[in-house]
Amino acid sequence: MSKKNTDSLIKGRVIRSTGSWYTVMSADNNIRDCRLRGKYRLQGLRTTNPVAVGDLVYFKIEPGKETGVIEQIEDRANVIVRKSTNLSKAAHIIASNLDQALLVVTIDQPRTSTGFVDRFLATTEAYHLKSTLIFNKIDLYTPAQMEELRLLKNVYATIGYQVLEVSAETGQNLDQLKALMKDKVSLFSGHSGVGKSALINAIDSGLNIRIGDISVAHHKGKHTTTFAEMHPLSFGGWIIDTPGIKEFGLYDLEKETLAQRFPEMRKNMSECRFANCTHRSEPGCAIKQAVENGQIAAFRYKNYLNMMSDEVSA
Ligand SMILES: Nc1nc2c(ncn2[C@@H]2O[C@H](COP(=O)(O)OP(=O)(O)OP(=O)(O)O)[C@@H](O)[C@H]2O)c(=O)[nH]1
Ligand SMILES: [Mg+2]
Ligand SMILES: [Zn+2]
Repeated sequence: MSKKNTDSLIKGRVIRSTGSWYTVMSADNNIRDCRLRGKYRLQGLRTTNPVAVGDLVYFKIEPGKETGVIEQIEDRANVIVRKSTNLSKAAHIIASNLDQALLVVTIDQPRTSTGFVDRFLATTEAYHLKSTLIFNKIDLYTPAQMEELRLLKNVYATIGYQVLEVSAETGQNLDQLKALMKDKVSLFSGHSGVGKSALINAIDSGLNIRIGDISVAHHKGKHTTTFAEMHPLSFGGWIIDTPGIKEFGLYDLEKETLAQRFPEMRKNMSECRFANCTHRSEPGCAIKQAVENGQIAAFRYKNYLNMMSDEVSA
């Protein structure tokens, strides 16, 4: 959209988006439903949602009405985008203008695969967004599952990701989560049922977000949160609660640069014999060597190969 004079417009932040209506909070904490002016296209991105939660927008109040019309979107500091569905090429902007992404992960009820985790992390690496893994539901795990968590935690911490283990149920380690979130704009992402909404309620008792059950038969969540929504935190900062994602479809990641989205590969790849090594079957590959030596976790490498073979756009 062409830049317009914004003098007569009100500035606000999109805190909720339900499709055609956006809830916008202005600096004086007024909340107003806004729609988007006419047809709106964004350069470069083919998105299913032209306006996302976190966007800073300029709007005017419709004559004789309570509602507003968004006239302009401020340039985004960053976005996190995924493919809207696996079959589609269109992008879905999950949120914008973030300080960090918190990926909520569970070993059980539901189980989060490392394939999902690594797709998410590769995406946030591509957008230069800091990610932390929040292992939730530690009150539920068997000793064997706690051991699995310990191994995963060790791998991700060694790569350089911060990892917390928490329980929304018992409150364990929530002080650490709170400290991480204070005065920041944080995105909560993860499968349905991992406890994103429950964690937000547990760290800020003023918020009363609806939480869902876990299906007894499938140990999966029931997609209780249906729209991304941004909540102000009483202790400072903002949290964006999002609907659970089944699969994290990669958008905008290229095969040539995928290895750079894996910090532990980024570190080693200059030592591959070929400068254009894809780390699959080339001789003299430093990455394969590091996997054999145990310096790179085999599951991370396997997830890299999977991403190279199917999901990544060529
Ligand atoms: N035992 C245990 N249960 C938890 C914990 N955190 C959340 N739950 C339960 O897990 C279920 C799902 O929690 P939600 O907060 O609705 O999950 P969500 O990630 O927001 O799910 P969607 O909104 O569907 O994406 C609820 O029954 C919660 O009570 C935890 O730390 N321990
Ligand atoms: Mg939820
Ligand atoms: Zn290589």
